[in-house]
Amino acid sequence: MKQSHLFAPTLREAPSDAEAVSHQWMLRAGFIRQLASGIYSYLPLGWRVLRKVERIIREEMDRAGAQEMLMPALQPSELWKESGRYDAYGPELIRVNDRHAREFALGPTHEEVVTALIRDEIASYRKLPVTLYQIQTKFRDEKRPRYGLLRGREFLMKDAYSFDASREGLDASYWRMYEAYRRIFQRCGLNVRAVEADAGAIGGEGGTHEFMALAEFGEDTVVTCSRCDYSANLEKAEVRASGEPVVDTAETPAAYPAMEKIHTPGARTIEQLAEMLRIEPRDIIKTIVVSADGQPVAVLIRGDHEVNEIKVKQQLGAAQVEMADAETVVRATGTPIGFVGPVDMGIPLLIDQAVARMSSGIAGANETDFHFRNVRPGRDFPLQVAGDYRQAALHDPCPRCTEGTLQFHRGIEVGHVFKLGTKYSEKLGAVVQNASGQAEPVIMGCYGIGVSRILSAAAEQHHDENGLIWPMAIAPFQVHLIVVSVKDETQSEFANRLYRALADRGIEVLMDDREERPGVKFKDADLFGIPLRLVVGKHAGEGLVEFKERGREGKTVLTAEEAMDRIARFFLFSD
Ligand code: 9G3
Repeated sequence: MKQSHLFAPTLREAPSDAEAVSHQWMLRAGFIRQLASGIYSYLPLGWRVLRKVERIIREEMDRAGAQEMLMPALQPSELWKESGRYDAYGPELIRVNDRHAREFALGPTHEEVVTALIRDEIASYRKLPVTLYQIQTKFRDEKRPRYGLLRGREFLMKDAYSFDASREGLDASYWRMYEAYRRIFQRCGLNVRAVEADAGAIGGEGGTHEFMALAEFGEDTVVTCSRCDYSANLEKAEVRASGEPVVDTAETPAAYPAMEKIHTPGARTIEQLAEMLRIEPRDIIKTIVVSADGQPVAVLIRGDHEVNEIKVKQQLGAAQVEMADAETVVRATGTPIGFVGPVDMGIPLLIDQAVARMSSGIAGANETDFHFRNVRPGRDFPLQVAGDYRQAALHDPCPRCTEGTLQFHRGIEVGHVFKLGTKYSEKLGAVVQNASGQAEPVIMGCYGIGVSRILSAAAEQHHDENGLIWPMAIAPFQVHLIVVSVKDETQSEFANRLYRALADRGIEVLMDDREERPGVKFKDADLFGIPLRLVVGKHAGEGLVEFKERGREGKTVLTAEEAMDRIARFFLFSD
């Protein structure tokens, strides 16, 4: 294509509200433009990248035996009432009414729609397994859309759904999708880690992995081991219990002095308490009150650790767990936050295993401005539900191997695969006759890729201080052919010859034929991030052209033939 023809409005500066690097470059390079908060147009260059990502996804989904289809974005709210999710989602679920005042949801995902389809169309196990997928626009009214395409309110997702008659079948479908995901991200040039994850709101029967593109603007925290290949979303990362609980009922009272109340005026936080008593946070028993489906529960966490609400939620089997606010704490314990403690605590207690292993500690005395010292777990409060309720911390020992320690990374979730089990098929009555004639709910898996998010993840992972550097397989063009001065007949003639030679080989070339100063052309070329560059300049008379790879130092002066060979090498075994 001729750049004098291309619609790609570049910007000298990124708007101040663009924080993520990928967002800045994609705006400045004219790949996307915002229509409204979290809602974007893909301009021609952005759209070319998006279509290449889609092509890779389709090839790998088809290779994995999934069948592409397309479901509507408008979903009757009855389906969401049938699945019981209608009320589970508040303002995030966009609802509209049609001309007959019937309510519809703008689809944020399609479990209900696809399960209803299978319910109505498949009645025998002989017709299974089936895996269906679509690439389609999703709507989620995010509270805080940000970082451009990373967290949008209207975005492109590939969502697939597998239907099996047995758990073994689901396993096979799951791992086939898992492997297809690894190939997709690898072909897109993304550095991605598959991590154990929490099933979150989708529920299902366990078994879920997230695919995380490591990047500084990632909203998720990925935990990896320095030695083995253990990796997990921080929400899910396990903590290895070190040592044994200290409870020994035969202990002599003298061994551990009795509790004593101490006056700690105004010491509401761990830091203030540690400061006042000149002790370490690890010597403090932090009592956190959460509200689990509205019920107050106290969680004991060592002072230098953080509570993991997802783990608390899993243990309690609650649908909703959040930190109790100040008046809930007072109402539940009679004490203000900061002075709540586990001794004679009137609400259920969860004790993190690290607290169960403290020989003694400081804890709230359930009285304003007072704490207890020498509080002994198991003696002064029961250890009945000791478990793993804390967030894994940096350098914790790896829960899987014995030598490694945990490292933290920021990650962008670009894929998520789930074993759903029968959660939706039971709710919606998608059953099949099994071999012995009984009706059984089909066993499902669901598999998502953030297609538009991949653009941002790739831009986050591939850029430098001058602009984007697209991986060849998803680049908007493959070769950027720059004519230094189009007025110079020799240069233009030579450049056109190269342009035709490349196009004849099926190579996607963008020729900068604009009447612009060279500096402007090179700056724009750096912005666009097309991986290979040919510059036709003053050596055109000798039939020489300058070759350069975006993102690498150095240029080489070549004849036209050498340049063609050099470029052809990039496409021998590529996408
Ligand atoms: C909603 C809204 C937002 C949502 C959901 C439902 C996330 C919802 C989880 C999933 C699970 C999988 C198929 C593809 C892969 C992910 N946000 N999820 O279910 F109503 Cl407003 O979407 N779905």
